[in-house]
Amino acid sequence: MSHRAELVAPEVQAALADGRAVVALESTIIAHGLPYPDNLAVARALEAAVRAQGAVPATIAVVDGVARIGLGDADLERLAEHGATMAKAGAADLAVHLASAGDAATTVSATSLLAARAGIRVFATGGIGGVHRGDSGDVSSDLYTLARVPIACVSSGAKAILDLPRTMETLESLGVLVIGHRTSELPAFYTRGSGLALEHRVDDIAALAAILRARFDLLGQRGVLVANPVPAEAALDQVEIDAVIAAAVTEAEAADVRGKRLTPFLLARIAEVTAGRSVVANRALAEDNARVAGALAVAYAGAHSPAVVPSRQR
Ligand code: PSU
Ligand code: MN
Repeated sequence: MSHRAELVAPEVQAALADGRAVVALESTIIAHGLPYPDNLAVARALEAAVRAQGAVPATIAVVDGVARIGLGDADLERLAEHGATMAKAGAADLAVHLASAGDAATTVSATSLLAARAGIRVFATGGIGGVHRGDSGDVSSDLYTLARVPIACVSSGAKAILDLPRTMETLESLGVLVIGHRTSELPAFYTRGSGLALEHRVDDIAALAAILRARFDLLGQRGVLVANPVPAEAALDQVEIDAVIAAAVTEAEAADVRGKRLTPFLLARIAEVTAGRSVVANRALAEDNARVAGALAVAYAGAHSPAVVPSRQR
């Protein structure tokens, strides 16, 4: 018998078959982005936030060499407890993990690819990867995968540990549509604004769903980044967090931390220095992104494609 490389959870499969709302969630934020046991609480809270909007959550990870689209609670526990020792898979790495019997947490890039293949068009995370600071040339494959895959990623911008102006330029070059949700600025993950102006803004979820229908169905285009700022009451102080980030980046350089270890190292160091306040903010923003993604998936499921409704007035 051949190895089963992909498994869509029955609840997710049923929702997709009926055209009902589904939201993909990633597993690297759980495995490598947050400390145990907060990460388990966050994994569950993200699923609950999606459900509260009437959508079905599909947390994605590679478990025993199978790409799982939709995890059970025991899987979430395993991911949260053993995540730090688990592989971190980007889209490029997936084939290696599927051909083995191993486990891997999926990043925004791997999750986007697997979700879109399953027919999921809405995805929530904390903050996408991007162009790292300095001149190492480290650019997350998240950006390139979003450019190639038809999915809307609801995210609080790119993580503030990055070079945000360069990240924005790269998204633009790649043709990723960046839309602010109730903001005219790129959010900076732990804080609501980066000073980088966004060309597009929507204040209404139905309008956003219509944009996705035009983007995916009418134009056959790919990734959208929905930039949703951290809730005001959960935002960290910008001057303080900027200093903490700068110090963490310097430490990573001194310790020669590079590649896949860099982002988890920086997030863990920031959590230590802020005595966990960064984790509280990260949870709040990720939960709000899951809530917005849930509402967006519901609106998207109910929105008709302009291409297939010829009588619709435009
Ligand atoms: N959002 C968070 N925390 C995280 C991530 C996103 O709030 O840890 C993860 C995502 O999986 C994203 C990854 O793809 O960080 C970026 O890693 P890298 O910079 O190595 O590409
Ligand atoms: Mn990288």
